[in-house]
Amino acid sequence: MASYEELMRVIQEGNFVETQNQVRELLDKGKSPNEIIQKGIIEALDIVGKKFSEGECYIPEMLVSAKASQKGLEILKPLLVKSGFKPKGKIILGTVKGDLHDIGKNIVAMMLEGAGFEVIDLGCDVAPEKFIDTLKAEKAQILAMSCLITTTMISMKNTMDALKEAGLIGKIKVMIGGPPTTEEFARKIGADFRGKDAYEAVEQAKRLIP
Ligand code: B12
Repeated sequence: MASYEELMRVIQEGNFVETQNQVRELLDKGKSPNEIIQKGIIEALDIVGKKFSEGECYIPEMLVSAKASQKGLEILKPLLVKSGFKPKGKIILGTVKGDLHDIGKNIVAMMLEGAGFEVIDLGCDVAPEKFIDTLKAEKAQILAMSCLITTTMISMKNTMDALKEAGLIGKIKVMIGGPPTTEEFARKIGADFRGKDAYEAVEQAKRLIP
């Protein structure tokens, strides 16, 4: 029987097949993709993160749980992302240099696409120059950066410095997110907005590109 508890359990076990089965069954039971992400996938990864901090699990376990989550998200993505629409605006998104965490960023991308924005996802470990080159080439309105490790927050500042040098400050809006970031940090580096989750990313994108 599918439940959020069971989904969380199989993600923690790193069981790809059962993760996909649970997601399908929860959808069949009428649960929304957003709720499955929030109450199943994100919760499970939070528990894995806590166990890692407390030395109860190690990187290989964290990795298989992350992969299982991605398997679940594969099923949910087509349900969140609409096709055949005229994009509301263009957003360049990536996890900053030095940081390989991309699950949260991928959820942000899915939600933004689902809300009608065109998202150019540069992946993870993105250097400031890559962000700048793409912003210029694509004439995007928003730059969205993600980071999960405290020590990679400096890459956000470096990217803001590079934006300044490229004369793009004021021409594009900047959103940042990821657990180590704060509103104060956003203000300090000159970003326009810090969001705590994918919903805030969407709400803010709507405000920044009216
Ligand atoms: C899965 C995971 C991994 C996987 C990543 C796989 C992948 N493809 O992403 C692997 C195993 C590879 C990994 C590696 C490491 N990890 Co790791 N990892 C995690 C874990 C368990 C979950 C992260 C996650 O996906 N969360 C779920 C997503 C959905 O949440 P999220 O990213 O926060 O995103 C949401 C919001 O933040 C927001 N958001 C995110 N981005 C953006 C952007 C914008 C613009 C906006 C508005 C919003 C927004 O919206 C998202 C959706 O709602 C966390 C623990 C945790 N609880 O976070 C540790 C954690 C992040 N990892 C940690 C560490 C230390 C590492 C390693 C350095 C370990 C090591 N010694 O090698 C390496 C780093 C490698 C590198 N250079 O990046 C630490 C970081 C500590 C710190 N603050 O510095 C954590 C917190 C674990 C811990 N408790 O110590 N990790």
